[in-house]
Amino acid sequence: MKKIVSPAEGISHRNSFHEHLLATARPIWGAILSHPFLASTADGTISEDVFKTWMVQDYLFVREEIPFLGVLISKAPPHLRPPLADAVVTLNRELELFREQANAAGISFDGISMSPTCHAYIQFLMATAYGRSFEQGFTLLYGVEKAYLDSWVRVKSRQRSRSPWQAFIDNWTSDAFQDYVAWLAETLDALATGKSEADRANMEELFLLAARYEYLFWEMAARGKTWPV
Ligand code: MP5
Repeated sequence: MKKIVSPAEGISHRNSFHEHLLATARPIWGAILSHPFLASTADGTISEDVFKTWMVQDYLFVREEIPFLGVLISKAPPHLRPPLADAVVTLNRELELFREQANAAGISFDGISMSPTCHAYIQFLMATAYGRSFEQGFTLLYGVEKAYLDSWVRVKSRQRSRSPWQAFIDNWTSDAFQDYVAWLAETLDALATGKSEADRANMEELFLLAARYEYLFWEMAARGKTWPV
C-alpha cells in the first residue's frame, strides 16, 4: 500500500540532518567512492601489498575504535548505552575476522604500528569523544560507519567475481551492518533535533573532517604512506 506522506513529513524527511550532512559532504564522498583502492579491489587488480597495508592499519583502527566507543558510552544518555555496547561486541568480533584473515594471508600483527594517517584519525576521534559533546562524538561515529558502508557497497556492486578479500567485502555490506548504519542515521537525526545552529555547525564540521580522513585512509593504503623519518 502506498504510504501517504503529508507535506510536512515530506519536508522534514528531505531535510533530515544526516541527509543534510551527506549533501554537504558530496564532493568528498565522491572522491572516497571513486578511489582506486576500491575500484581495484572490485576488479581484482589490487596488489597484495596494498591490501595488506590496509589490513594492518585497519586492524589498528578498529582496535582503537573500541576506546572511542567507550568514551562515547560514558557520555551517552542511558537508552543509547546498550546499542553502543553491542557495537563494541561487534568490533571485537571484527578484530577476530582480521586475525583470521591475516593468518590465512600469512600476515603477522606482531610489532605493527600506526601510519601517520591512522594515528591522526584515531587521535581526532579520541579528542572529539573526550572533549566535545556526546552529539558531536556520535556524529563522527556515523561518518566513520557510513563511509565504510558506502565504500564496500561500491566494491560489492562492481565486483564480477569472488575476491580473495571477500570476507571483508561481506562484513561491511551485510544486512546487520546496513541496519546498524540506518540506526545511527536515525539516532543522529533525533540527537540533532532541537540543537542550536552553532551545535549543528560543529557537528557538520566534524562530519566533513571524518569524510576527509576516510579519503586519506584509502590514500595511505594505496600509496603505502608511512612516517618519512
Ligand atoms: C571503519 C573502519 C568502519 N573499519 N575503518 C575506517 C578507516 N573507517 C571506518 O568501522 P567499523 O567500526 O569497523 O565498522
